[in-house]
Amino acid sequence: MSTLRDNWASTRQQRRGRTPHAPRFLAAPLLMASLCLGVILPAAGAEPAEVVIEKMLFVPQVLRIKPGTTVTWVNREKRNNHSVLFEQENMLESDRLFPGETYQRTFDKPGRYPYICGPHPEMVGVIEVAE
Ligand SMILES: [Cu+2]
Repeated sequence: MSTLRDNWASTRQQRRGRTPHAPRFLAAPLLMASLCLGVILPAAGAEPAEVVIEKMLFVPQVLRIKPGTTVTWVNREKRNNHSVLFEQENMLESDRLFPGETYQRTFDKPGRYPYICGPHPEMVGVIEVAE
C-alpha cells in the first residue's frame, strides 16, 4: 500500500515537475493547427491547382484552371528528377525538380499550355486556362 502511495506521490511530483513544460505539449497541436489553417485558408479562395509528378507521369495530365491561378508541380518520386518544359514558349523550363521539390507558375492568360519533362520527353501534360 505504501508502495502504491509512493508511486502515486512520485507520479504526481513528476506531473508537477512537467507543469512548466506544458506549453510545449500544446505547442505541437497548435503548430499543426496553424499549419493546416495556413494550407486550407488560401485554398478556400482559389481552387488548389497542383500537378503531382509520380511514376513518370504528370497527374492530372490535363489540368483546367481559371486565369490568375498558380499551378504547383511537386515531385513525389523516390529517386527520379524531372522538369516542366514548355517547348512552345521558347523552351521555358523549370529547374530540375528532385524528390520533394516544387515548381510554380501563374497562368494569367486563357489558353492551352502543353508541356513535357525535359529529361523524359515522353512525359506530357497540359494546363488549360479558361474562364
Ligand atoms: Cu521526367
